[in-house]
Amino acid sequence: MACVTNSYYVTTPIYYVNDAPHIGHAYTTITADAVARWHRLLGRDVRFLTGTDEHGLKVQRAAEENGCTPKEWADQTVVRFQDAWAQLGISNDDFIRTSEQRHHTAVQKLLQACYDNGDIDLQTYEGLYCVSCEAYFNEDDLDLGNCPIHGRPVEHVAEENYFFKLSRYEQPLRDWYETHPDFVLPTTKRNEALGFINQGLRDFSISRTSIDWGIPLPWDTGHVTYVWFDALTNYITAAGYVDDPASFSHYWPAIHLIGKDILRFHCVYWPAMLMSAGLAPPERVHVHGFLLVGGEKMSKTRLNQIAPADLVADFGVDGVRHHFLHDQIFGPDGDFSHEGMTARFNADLANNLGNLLSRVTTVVGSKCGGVGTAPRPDSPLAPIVAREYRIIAESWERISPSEALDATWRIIRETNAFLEEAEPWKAEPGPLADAILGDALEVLRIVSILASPAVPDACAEIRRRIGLTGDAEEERLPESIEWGGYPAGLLVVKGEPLFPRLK
Ligand code: ME8
Repeated sequence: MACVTNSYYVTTPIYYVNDAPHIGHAYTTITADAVARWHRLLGRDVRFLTGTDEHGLKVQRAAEENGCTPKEWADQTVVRFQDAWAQLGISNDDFIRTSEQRHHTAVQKLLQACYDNGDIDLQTYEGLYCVSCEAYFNEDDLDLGNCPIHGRPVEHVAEENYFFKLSRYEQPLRDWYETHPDFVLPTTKRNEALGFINQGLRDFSISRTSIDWGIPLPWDTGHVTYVWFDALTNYITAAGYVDDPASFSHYWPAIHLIGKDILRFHCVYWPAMLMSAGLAPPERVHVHGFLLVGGEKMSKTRLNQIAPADLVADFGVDGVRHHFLHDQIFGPDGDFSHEGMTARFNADLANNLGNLLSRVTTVVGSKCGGVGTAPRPDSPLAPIVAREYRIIAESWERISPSEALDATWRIIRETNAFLEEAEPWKAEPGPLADAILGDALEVLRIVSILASPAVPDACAEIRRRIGLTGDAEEERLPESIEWGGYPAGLLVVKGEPLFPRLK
């Protein structure tokens, strides 16, 4: 087993099953997948979790509208998420559903720990509730009387609820932020979370009596657990909180990737809940912006949702993954458009990567009889790879896929420029042509490893065409990209264009 510090536990939010997967969900999931793949290349013991959030009023209502029980509804919808992730090559190690027994037990254990610590008590509550957020709002948070996030009317709710004493955690949270300056990234989002804490924290209700689709409180089974308390717990359920202490101490705390809409829950409520139960807060929370379509957030009501499968039909799996990772900078909001996606596909995949592979395999065919040659130890491309690798590694580490891919594509572009200058297609067969092509084959080998977190299928195909056996996933960084690893004598084949240009 790997040593404790070598573990890397990365999560996505668990998605509500009232909705079908759209490209916003795909964006977070693809990013987490690429990050998980990168850390596996580094030899870390990675655990990558995604899943579905299945309890609460929102799901109960969706089920009612569709004439089935909430569990039947969740069983139908979860498959859509699982199929979408399988189609996009998502390499999650586990998929958690909050309706599972293992989660039920974990939520009750966490509740009991907070209760035993004196952090939960019964209060009467009246408030304004947004069912889409599954959250209460104050009058002054509203946007012309509507939910500020969903733009829909809030509902007046009066209930006797159990409350979590969040107010007790104001100072411990401030102290945590102070001693962990990178707890929430980017810094703008850290400031937002701190600003929320500094406004003063109010206790929040963690139970409902108005619905029964949820997990009963262990000490008062007339109440079901508030869906957010339930959902956040998924991250520790899947790490083995209840039944696998060795796994739990190995993997916990996690790195969470989330959209900006759920910052308050992950950066304020969740660390406080964990502190109350005597558990460590998450390692880090990485917050990204929204993908906007025509300048607006996607939503069912606006009918502007785009299904990942529709894009895969036009751009292929790698085309979709590459666009989200390279074009949509992790942090700010980003506008999604087919035009932008097509431009990125043609520039990076068809013109640069596809073209490099096609040139090299063609010329190895005509000048070297289709047998690969070795790179030169003093190739001018070697320092370029070394320089960019440092940027690539550092960028993946801080979850900046766009910068990691900028650097990866600089290697590809500079290799194309090197070939245009050296013109091996005009050279006589012989040592010079062999050397130039050996250098370019070595870059293809290295790129097949460095680009594999983003475009795994293309990288597998590149390796096959240049005669390598074994998947990129089996390679280990940084050793595997030391210059000179491509051996002479492998069979090199020219195939169909890897990424035919799109109109
Ligand atoms: O909030 N752009 O689930 P959810 C980018 N169940 N990302 C987007 C997006 C967009 N337009 N729309 C959604 C929930 N997302 C809770 C989470 S976690 C313990 C419980 C992504 O189905 C983004 O990651 O509404 C956002 O945080 C998440 O989907 C919300 O998914």
